[in-house]
Amino acid sequence: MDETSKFENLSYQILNEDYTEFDLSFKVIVVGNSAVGKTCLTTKATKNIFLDNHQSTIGFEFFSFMIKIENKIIKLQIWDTCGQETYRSLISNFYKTSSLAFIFYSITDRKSFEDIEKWVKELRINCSPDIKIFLIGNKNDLEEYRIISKLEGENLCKKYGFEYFKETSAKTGINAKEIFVKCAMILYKDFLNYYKNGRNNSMSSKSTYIDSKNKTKNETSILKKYSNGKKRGKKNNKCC
Ligand SMILES: Nc1nc2c(ncn2[C@@H]2O[C@H](COP(=O)(O)OP(=O)(O)O)[C@@H](O)[C@H]2O)c(=O)[nH]1
Ligand SMILES: [Mg+2]
Repeated sequence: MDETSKFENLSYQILNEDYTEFDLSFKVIVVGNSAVGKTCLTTKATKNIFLDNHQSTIGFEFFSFMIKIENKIIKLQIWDTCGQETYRSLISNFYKTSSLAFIFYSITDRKSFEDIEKWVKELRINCSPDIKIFLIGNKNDLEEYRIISKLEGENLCKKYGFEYFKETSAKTGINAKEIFVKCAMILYKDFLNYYKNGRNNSMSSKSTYIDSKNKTKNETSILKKYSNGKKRGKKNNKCC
């Protein structure tokens, strides 16, 4: 996307994943049963590649989604996990510091849909209590193999009070970038609200916004930065 687009009245521009400068960074975690397409969808969104016959992730993979919203550059640090016990303690650290979680299922796999309950429990136990959750029904290009209707997905989203539901396809790319744009928008708005309203509002995982030197910022320095309109150097302004 090389033009500035609009989303919920905010202008945004998706940047290359190797863009190095940013104002804010949020951690997000991707969970769900094996083979539902977590890695493929994240790869499609961040690198524009579809991995056919992709092998299961070992442990976890890390991706960056870079986006400029209004005049702020935001980095989503995406932790794409697998369910292996060996990596449990490492992954539990990602859980604790994540602002938002994506729970994936495949629209062609009933078990992956039923297991969402298990993933919700896992998140409730390990994450910040105010974590936001997106429900993602992937592989929606495989219409002839569809087992979970879109309505079932929507209803489950309502039942659990998740923030957002979308069907996606890593193969066609449908809604691949959109779910990360939506994620960045929500976290950015949440961040602005938190500071504008004098900390009366709750904000997901307050410890997870960091500056471009990867140091956790305190409130005073963030406010200072926001009030002095400091400019960043642009190293790579290409868009996807
Ligand atoms: N048709 C189709 N296949 C997909 C899609 N996403 C993933 N796959 C395939 O599903 C398999 C598992 O994908 P992967 O991303 O490794 O699943 P993960 O274990 O959840 O990370 C791979 O063979 C992918 O090529 C999709 O949206 N559509
Ligand atoms: Mg994977």
